[in-house]
Amino acid sequence: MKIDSIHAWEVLDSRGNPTVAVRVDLANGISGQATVPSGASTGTHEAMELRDGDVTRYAGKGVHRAVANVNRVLASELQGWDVSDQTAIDGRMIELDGTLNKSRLGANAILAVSCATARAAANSLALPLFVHLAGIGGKKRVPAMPVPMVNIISGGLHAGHNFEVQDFLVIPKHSASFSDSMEAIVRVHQATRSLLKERGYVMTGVADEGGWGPLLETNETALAILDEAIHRSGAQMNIAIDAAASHFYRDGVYHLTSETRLLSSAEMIELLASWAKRYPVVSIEDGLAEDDWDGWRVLTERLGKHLQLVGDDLFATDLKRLERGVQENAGNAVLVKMNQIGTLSETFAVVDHAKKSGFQAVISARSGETEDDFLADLAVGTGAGQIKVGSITRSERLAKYNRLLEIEDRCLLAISD
Ligand code: 2PG
Ligand code: MG
Repeated sequence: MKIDSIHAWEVLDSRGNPTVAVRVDLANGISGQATVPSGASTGTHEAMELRDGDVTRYAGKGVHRAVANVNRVLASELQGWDVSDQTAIDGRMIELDGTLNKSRLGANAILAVSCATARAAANSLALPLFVHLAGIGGKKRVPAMPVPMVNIISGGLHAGHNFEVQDFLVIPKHSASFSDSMEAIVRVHQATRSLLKERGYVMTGVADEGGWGPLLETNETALAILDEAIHRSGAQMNIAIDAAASHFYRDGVYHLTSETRLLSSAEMIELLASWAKRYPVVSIEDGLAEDDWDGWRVLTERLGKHLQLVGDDLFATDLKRLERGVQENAGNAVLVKMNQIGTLSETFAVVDHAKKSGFQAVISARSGETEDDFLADLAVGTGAGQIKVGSITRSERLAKYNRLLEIEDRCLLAISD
């Protein structure tokens, strides 16, 4: 089915920042829409989000230039193209942009078109989005429900730097079903709130991803509280950490400012190892900074046999950086964020390469999201196995969880092993 027209406009994300929305209309009258998310703890190797820089609007964060690039450049170029040929459409947009980091047209402009194209194609074929996505690039991926990795306590850039580690999350130990997992996770979330209140901690409201953002004396306190909350709730949960360490790494040193400590790479690894020894930690994301490759190799050697070590800023959903990680034994899992790379096809290339290389893949939202639930179908369609969307409050998060609950209910899909 042919693309008839493409239209973009500016909307707002969950932090009240502008982002790009796109609708693709097909010649048969069917259409598809998508909006793109935006990060706060962005890595330096990510594709570029094009912002206007006009300080009279949204403090320079407007996206009129990205919107114009869709309406003036991409729309006319892609008119008449076969909407189901995602590879060709993404390839043409990459070619038209012509830069390594999508800085000419903007990764936000390109990704919005890429995702709206997939939605329009799925709608036109009357297929659930995840079924269409599973076949992108001519592949036959096996759709599966993901295991949720859910934020409970936030620090770092998502919670006013109360302490440095960005996310303390839970992962169900036994994933009987997605819906049972969510029920148990909500219990942990509530138990954490009760504990924080009982201990007299100052609650600073919910953080950017809907987790609790308390003022705690140390990073480890968050681990201890989460561990206790898990026991109190009776839920069968393990713990995951996203240290987002690039954001407290300066001049070769990790700055735990809240604890008035400076750690070398080796000391940071020891700290993570000691946490993993004393708490039920099964996954550590960005335990070290995005270019600390030597440190990542040591970390993987030391902890990689027993723990999932996820590269977020390290790999930036970039196939070349992931290939380097696989070759150099740096990390053993990749965080997958579509807007770090800017097209659906390149996102799939990363997930497919991870699977082929024995790496795990975690499909992830950004801290700035919209009500778009595309990510839920992406997690199921890639068969990636895990999803990280934030906490269980704030509707931009719930949109994804609720879509996953719908998919599980309607399609009777099981969680992958
Ligand atoms: C991360 C993400 C999502 P941001 O670091 O994994 O939690 O945060 O979107 O701010 O980069
Ligand atoms: Mg991260």
